[in-house]
Amino acid sequence: PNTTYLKDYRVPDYLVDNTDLHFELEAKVTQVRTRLKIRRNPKAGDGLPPLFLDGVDLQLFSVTLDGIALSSTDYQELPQGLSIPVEKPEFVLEIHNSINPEENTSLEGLYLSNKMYCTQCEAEGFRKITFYPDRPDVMSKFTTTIVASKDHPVLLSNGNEIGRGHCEDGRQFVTWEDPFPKPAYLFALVAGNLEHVEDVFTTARGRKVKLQIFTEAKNIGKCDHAMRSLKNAMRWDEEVYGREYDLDIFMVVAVDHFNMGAMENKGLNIFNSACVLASPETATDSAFQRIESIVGHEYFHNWSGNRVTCRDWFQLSLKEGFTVFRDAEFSADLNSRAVKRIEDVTLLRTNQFAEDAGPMAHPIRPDSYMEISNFYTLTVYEKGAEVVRMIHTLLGADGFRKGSDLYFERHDGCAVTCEDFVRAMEDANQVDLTQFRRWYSQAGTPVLDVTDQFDESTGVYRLIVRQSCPVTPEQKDKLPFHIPFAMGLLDSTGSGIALDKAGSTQLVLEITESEQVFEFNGLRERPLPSLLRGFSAPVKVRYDYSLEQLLFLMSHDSDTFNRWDASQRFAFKAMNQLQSAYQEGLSLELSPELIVAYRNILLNKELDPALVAEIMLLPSEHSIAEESVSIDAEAIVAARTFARKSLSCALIDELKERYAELDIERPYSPNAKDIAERRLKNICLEYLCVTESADALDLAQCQFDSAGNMTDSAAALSALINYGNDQYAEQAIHQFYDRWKEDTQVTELWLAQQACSAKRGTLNNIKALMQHPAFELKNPNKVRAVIGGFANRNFQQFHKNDGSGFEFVADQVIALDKLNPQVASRVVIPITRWKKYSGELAGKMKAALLRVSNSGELSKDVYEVVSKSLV
Ligand code: B3K
Ligand code: ZN
Repeated sequence: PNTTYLKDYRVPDYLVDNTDLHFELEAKVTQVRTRLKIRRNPKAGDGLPPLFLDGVDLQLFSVTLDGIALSSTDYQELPQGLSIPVEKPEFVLEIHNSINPEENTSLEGLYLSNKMYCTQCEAEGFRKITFYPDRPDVMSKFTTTIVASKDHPVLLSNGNEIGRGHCEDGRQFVTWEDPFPKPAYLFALVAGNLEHVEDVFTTARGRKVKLQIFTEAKNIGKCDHAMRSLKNAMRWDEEVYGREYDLDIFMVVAVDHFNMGAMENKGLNIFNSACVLASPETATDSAFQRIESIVGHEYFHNWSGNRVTCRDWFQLSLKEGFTVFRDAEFSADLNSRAVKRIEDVTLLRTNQFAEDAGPMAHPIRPDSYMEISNFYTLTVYEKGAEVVRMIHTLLGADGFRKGSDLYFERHDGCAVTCEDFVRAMEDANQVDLTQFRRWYSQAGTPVLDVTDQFDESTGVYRLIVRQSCPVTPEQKDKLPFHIPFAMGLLDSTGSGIALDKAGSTQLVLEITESEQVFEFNGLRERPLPSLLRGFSAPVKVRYDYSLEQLLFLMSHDSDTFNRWDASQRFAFKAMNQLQSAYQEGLSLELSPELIVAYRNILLNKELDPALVAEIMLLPSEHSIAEESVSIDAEAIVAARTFARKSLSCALIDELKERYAELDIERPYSPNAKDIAERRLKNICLEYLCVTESADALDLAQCQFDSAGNMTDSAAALSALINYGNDQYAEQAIHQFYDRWKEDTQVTELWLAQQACSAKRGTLNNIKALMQHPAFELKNPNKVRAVIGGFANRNFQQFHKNDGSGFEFVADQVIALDKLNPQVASRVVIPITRWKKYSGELAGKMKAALLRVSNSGELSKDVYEVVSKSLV
């Protein structure tokens, strides 16, 4: 496969002013007729080069130029598209081709999900629909006519409906017109037997927007939460960014077969059912929160992505980093800000840091790719959002808003670059972000090594900060980053020390050099530093805190995030000790200080239960692995299992007490307070069950039998699956399935819980699950639940010493690659990080990867990931 380089970017040779599409939908042969009004791009230079149109898996019938049919010798049909010699700077091109939605298992282009037609065009799926200059800097006004038989009564596309009627043969048609020019990746079409819920949103200027959510009839009762979230998002974007919605209608469609979460097509968002449908009986709290944030995310793209789009796919983080930042702030404003931050940072630290340290590491604006689908990564999304957040921190909320106003005003209707975003921020604030731009071009997670000195005689305290960044593929030497470093100093009573004349107890230091010293004067005693408050930059901070100091920060830091972070550092230390003891064959003992600290936290009723819950959850196996220089999977499992057992035995009474206190009946509501209380309650339940005592398991059984919402029911099921008697586990699994087998979302959860279970998710059980009627290899959600659950969330079984987990994943990658390359190329990731493993696991993992590599012809997607990780 070829590599595409950012440095090779050229403006398009031709522009398309109008795109008229005409579809006749049939499962096996869908006819597509396209009429394009094309003109030479004045910015592309002189002459009239041949017109190139991308096209993949298309059956071509005819090409007409200005009404004259071309013969097949007048153009060239190449594997990747059509090349047509051109003699005039402006012309109308008509193309007739067909496609086969039924056979399309890649879920890119036009495909069928259950009985419903739908599309996914980002990044390069439109070329699987018709021949077209499929690149985001070609923006065109689209009109779309859909013809279908009566069993697909709902026919949708972007923009406004401008016509409908019946054909003589009994079929019907609907025509849509989108007044906003857009790149082809934002095109969408849906056809099916769907119902919808409807609402109205009145914009700040008083315009009425019709809101519709479409789904199969059986799910119509599961749309309320998404509708509420949509209205909240529309209001929030007006209030925080001054952005009003621009069409008279906004539609959302739920689809069962979808490669990712959702897609921001103009006026017609298409969602993975799991990211839009919810009811208290069937969806957990985290599903409710996920839906709110994804509905917000896709809605926010209407400005950050659609009105202002990307020039090329290297600029993906321009829309994704910015939009993730926007959705994170939306969720923080509507729920608990601290908990949202803790969750996001945990994801970044465990998974993005691992990506940044692995074979596919890339800057948030990559320099090259073989397959762009492989770059929809945590780096582009989550680290990209952190980079935008740092700009926000450096400029302050008002400065950032000035910058975003200028960005939207300057570039409305255009396809632009990350550079344009940064320049708008600079110009609106008269600041210089030259050095800051390195965040866009350098990969890897920077490390800050912090030491300090206190001179008692002068009262001067110095913080010495050294920054470095590990080598990543193709980037050896890195230049220093510009890092906003939020910090405070605590005195011995735990109060914040004034750090400037204005009396602020928190400063944002700007780190720009590889080594920098910051001085604080007039201190009476040696202070305790609280570093990188709120995780003000996506970096690792090393500072040698003692256990005592960490405990002090846990109870006194004014920054909630850092209180939690201190608990994490504390737990990491304890877990490292256990790991070493295990490796040396010594007997294990959990640090008594940790037990005391956790008891205090568990009993502290002043603390937000959400924070207590986050602290009680020890760092996951994956985050311990990410912190390790060389991963010893067995030792990690042993250490963490032991720590959890010790905590649960030591705190049994306290756990029971808190469980009982939080176990109150109330009508379900997914608000921050109730979610936090349910979460803490269910964490207590799980710890109690770790002891496998009969009382604890009775509690779980009782909760399982009587739960009034899916959060409690799923937590109880998980406890029964993972602890205690196999027979009860078996019974619960069956009972749950019987109750919910008609519900796709609950069934997915049921599959995932088994696949993720250290106890139940053995390889044999996973293989059996894949034979279960609830499983479907062609459905990405089921693959993510079972295969993804096993490889990404079942640390113990996946890392079995015999390498069987890796071999299994290799087999699945090989099978999936023939059906759905995008999904296959995600499934392979866990076996690409073999270099980080110690002992025999590294070799076994590499062997599995080699087997994939040698298994015959691979998709570009899998080829890129596999070849890069074998280098
Ligand atoms: N923009 C889409 C992602 C498309 C992924 C294509 N492989 C969803 C989102 O980020 O909002
Ligand atoms: Zn997005």
